[in-house]
Amino acid sequence: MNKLFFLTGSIGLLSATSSQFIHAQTIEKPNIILIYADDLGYGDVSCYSAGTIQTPNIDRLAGQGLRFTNAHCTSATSTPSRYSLLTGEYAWRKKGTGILPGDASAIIRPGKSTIASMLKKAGYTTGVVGKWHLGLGPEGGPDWNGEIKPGPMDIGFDYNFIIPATGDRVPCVFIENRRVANLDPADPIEVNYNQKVGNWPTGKENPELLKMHPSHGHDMTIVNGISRIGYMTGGKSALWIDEDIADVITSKAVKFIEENKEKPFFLYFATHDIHVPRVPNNRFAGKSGMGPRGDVILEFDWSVGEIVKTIDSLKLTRKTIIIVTSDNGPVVDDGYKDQAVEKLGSHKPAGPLRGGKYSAFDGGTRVIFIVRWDGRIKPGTSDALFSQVDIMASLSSLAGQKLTPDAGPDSFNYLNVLLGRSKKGREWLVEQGPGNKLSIIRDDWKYIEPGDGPRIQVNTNTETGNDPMPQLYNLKKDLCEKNNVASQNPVVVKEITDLLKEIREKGRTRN
Ligand code: NG6
Ligand code: CA
Repeated sequence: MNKLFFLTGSIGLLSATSSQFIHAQTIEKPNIILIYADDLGYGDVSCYSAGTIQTPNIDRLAGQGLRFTNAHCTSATSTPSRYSLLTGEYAWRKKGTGILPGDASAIIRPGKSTIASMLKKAGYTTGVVGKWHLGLGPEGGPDWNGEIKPGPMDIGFDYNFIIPATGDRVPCVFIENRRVANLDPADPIEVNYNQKVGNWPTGKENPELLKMHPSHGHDMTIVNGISRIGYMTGGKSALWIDEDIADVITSKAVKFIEENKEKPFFLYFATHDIHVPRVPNNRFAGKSGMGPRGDVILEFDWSVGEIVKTIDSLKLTRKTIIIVTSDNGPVVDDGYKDQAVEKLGSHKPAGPLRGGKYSAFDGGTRVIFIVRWDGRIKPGTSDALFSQVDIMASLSSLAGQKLTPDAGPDSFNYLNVLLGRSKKGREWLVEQGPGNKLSIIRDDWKYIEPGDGPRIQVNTNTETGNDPMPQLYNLKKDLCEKNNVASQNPVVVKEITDLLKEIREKGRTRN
């Protein structure tokens, strides 16, 4: 029965008032796999830059599909990018969507439409495996020893196997559906982000116990020889082993695919790689010549390869659309002494772009974006302007599931761009840099709001893009955002600031 009306033709010529010419053509509803890397830079994979690292699996996928050069996440950090990705709403519209601690309550509340709830309505079986970082549980945070609710299952996911926040934040345990996996009830978990709980050593008190030392922050409870952000105790049988995280979550993702191969499924596979702490499995340790940061890029590439291999060997190649992208740009020193700086050599994590994670410059938000759908997407590259906030509306079109008026308030249907049938992408998009400071890309222009704050984030050595003056760059001539031409182009600045004001004040952009 898995049939739907497939939309072709011109979609979204004007982002806010898109007209759609629909040619109905019946095809099978494809499986959808969204692979979301963490902190992977535009220049970190070999099909985007002739750098030091080789990523054969990602390159092969790009060769079989469409490689976007002008695709963007919505924010230069994880939580807001993930919020926008799943809800189709810019995160800066909602308070409390900055980088969350590991004991935060759920920020996407039951009742809010997500890609998962929309696809579930369309008949998909939905799963999330990997990094969550969108909070769990009610106000006050989750009950780690009981039922964890609300969580992914309350916003549309049938299945979840997740890292609650990040690899560097406690608790260092996986959650499967509503419970901490492998928890011994006789050894309950306690988590605190303000003060020490229990008597486990911390990086601050017992640095001699560490196998990886912090460079900044990350000096609280030691788990598996690595000190983290936050304090925890208990739950020994449930603790993850960092060296095995990629193996564990990849095998859960593969299992989800195998178990659901008969009917359409949606898998959101959000890897821990290449976030800190960068602890590669032995198979990858030392293999990149660039230290752990390079090694976990190889590990990420392996994970992508395993997913693709599973799809291809189950003969689902033509029935499955696979997207690979990242939540934000790259950072070299993100808080551990892992030789990333020393061994970087000539590798450029952000490729030709300026800035990186935490930055208003494009290195923070222009990301790799690859889509493969054998038989439906013609291999090639696309320079169309594309935003991850549009994945929701585009997939709803693909699944033949109309978005309700309240769903995806900033998400537009660019299915034709996603599938390479149109090169006419967005006319503009909004990006969130440090804090709530916004940037807009409109046509060739990039405008960055004036803002206080340091120009360089000292610990990570990132150029933040903060400037008390408005910044305007012509990305076509100046991709590296070096030449601020705001004062020479007052009309453009006025048009863009007016547009930004309207986008902010209207509370939504999709009509
Ligand atoms: C920062 C952490 C950094 C990383 C980041 C979140 C410190 C000093 N730095 O606060 O290591 O965890 O938060 O990264 O604690 S993200 O990709 O999940 O947004
Ligand atoms: Ca991230």
